[in-house]
Amino acid sequence: MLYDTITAISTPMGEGGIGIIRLSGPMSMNIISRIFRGKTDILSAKSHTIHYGKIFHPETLQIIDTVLVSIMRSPYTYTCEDVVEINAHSGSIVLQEILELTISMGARLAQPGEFTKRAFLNGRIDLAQAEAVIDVIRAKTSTSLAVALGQLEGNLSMKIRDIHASILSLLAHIEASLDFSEEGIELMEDENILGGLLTIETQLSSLIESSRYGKMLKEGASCVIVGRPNVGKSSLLNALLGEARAIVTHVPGTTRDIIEEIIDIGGIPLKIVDTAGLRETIDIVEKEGVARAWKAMEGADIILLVIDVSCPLMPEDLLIIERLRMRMCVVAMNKCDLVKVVDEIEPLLSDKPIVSISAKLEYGLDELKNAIKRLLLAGQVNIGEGVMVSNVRHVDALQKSRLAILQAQDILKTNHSPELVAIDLRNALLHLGTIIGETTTEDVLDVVFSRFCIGK
Ligand SMILES: Nc1nc2c(ncn2[C@@H]2O[C@H](COP(=O)(O)OP(=O)(O)OP(=O)(O)O)[C@@H](O)[C@H]2O)c(=O)[nH]1
Ligand SMILES: [Mg+2]
Repeated sequence: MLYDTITAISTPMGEGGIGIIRLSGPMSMNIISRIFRGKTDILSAKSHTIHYGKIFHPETLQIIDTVLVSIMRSPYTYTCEDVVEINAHSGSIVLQEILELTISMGARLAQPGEFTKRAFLNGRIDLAQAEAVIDVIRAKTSTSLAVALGQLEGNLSMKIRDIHASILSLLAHIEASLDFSEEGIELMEDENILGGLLTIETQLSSLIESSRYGKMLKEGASCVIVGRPNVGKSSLLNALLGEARAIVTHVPGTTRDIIEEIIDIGGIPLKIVDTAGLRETIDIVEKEGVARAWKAMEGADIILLVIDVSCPLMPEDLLIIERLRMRMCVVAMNKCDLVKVVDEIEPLLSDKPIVSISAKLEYGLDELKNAIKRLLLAGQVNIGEGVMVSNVRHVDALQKSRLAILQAQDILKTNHSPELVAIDLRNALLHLGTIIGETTTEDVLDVVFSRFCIGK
C-alpha cells in the first residue's frame, strides 16, 4: 500500500448537528495525535474506539473545536488503511479549519470518491460494488435503494463471477484440445461446448434484459401532463404530489412554465411535469409556455393526457390526440364529479388506458398511478427482486460479452475452428472482467470515481 494520506470533509456543507472530517492513509494516526488532546493517548488507543477531546493548533495552541475522534486501524476499515474520523460541530468554518489543519500536518485533499477508490484498489470491494456506493447515496425510492444495496453486498458481482467461471471452464477445455489433441485426452464434444455457450448466452441476455427496469429504478422515468387549457393538469399534479405546488385558477392559460416534481410510482422515481395548456395564442408569454409544453412532450417516457369530461371535445383536444398515436400514454378523464358531456373518446384512443378521475376530489388517483406503473413495467411485476443491472457501463460490457459468445457459437457451428472460438471466449471474459474491475483501465476508473462526491 504505497498511498499518501488523504483528508476530506465527508458530510454535506452547511449548518448541522455533526460534521465529519475523514482521514485515510499511513499518516492518519500520526496527524491526529499531533492535533488532538483527550484523556487517552490516541497513538496507543485500540482500533475501532471513539475518543472525546479537543482539536487544537499545535503551534498557537488555539482550540478549534470539541470533538469525538474515531480510530480505525488497517486492515478492517472502509479503505483497508488506517482511518480517522473527526466528529466536529458542523459549521463551515469549524470544518474548514480542521481540514486545513490536517493538510498542514501532511495530508492531501482527497479527490471525489477517493476513499471508495482505495477500498477498491486495496481489494476490499470490487468495482461493481464501489459503483453501488454512489447508487445507495443517490437512491430516489426505497426499491432503488434495495437494488443498490444488493449490488453493494455483491449479488451482481457473484452472478458475473459465476458466468466468468463457466466461460473460463469452456475455454480451458478448448485450449486443452488445442494443446493435447494428439495425446488421446478425453475432450469435450462440440455439442457440449455449444450447449455451454447457449446457457451462458441466456444468462447474459437475462441480465441485459433486467437493465431496462434496473435503469428505470435508478434514474427514473418522466411523465408529462398535457391537455388543452383549464382541463385540470395543474390540479392533477398537485393531487399526485399531495401539495399545492402549481397555481390553479379557473382562468384558461394559468400555467406558463414547466413545473417538475418527483413521485414514487411502485418503486420507480417518476418525474411528473406540468405544462401550459396547449392552444393557439397571441399572448407571447403563453406562446412560449405552449412551445415548451410541446417540447417536453417530445422527450417524455410517458404522456398523461388530461381531458375535461364536463365539456365536449374541442379541436385542441383532437390535435393533441392526433400527436399521441405512437406514444406511451395514459388518458385521465378529469372532473368526473361533474355531469359528463364529453363525446365518446375510446374510438379515438383505441389502445390507450383510460381512467376516470377527479383531481379536485382526489378520486381515481390510485387507479391512475397503477395504469402508469403497468405501462412503465410492461407487465413486469417483481421489479427490484433478484439481480438487476442498473449501470450503463455494465450493460455495455454485458452486451459486448454476449456478442462475443454469439460469435463463438457461429464459428463452432460453421467451421469448427477451435482457435477462433478461443479468441472469442477470451474477449467475452475481458468484457465481463471490466464490470467487476479485473480488467479495467485507469481511464475507466477515473470516470467511475469522478461521479462521486468528495469525502466518500
Ligand atoms: N369540478 C372539478 N373541477 C376541477 C377538477 N380539476 C380541476 N378543476 C378546476 O378546473 C380549473 C382549472 O384547473 P387547473 O388545474 O388550473 O387546469 P390546467 O389544466 O392546469 O389549466 P392551464 O394551466 O390553464 O392549462 C380550476 O378551476 C380547477 O379548480 C375536477 O376534478 N373537478
Ligand atoms: Mg395549469
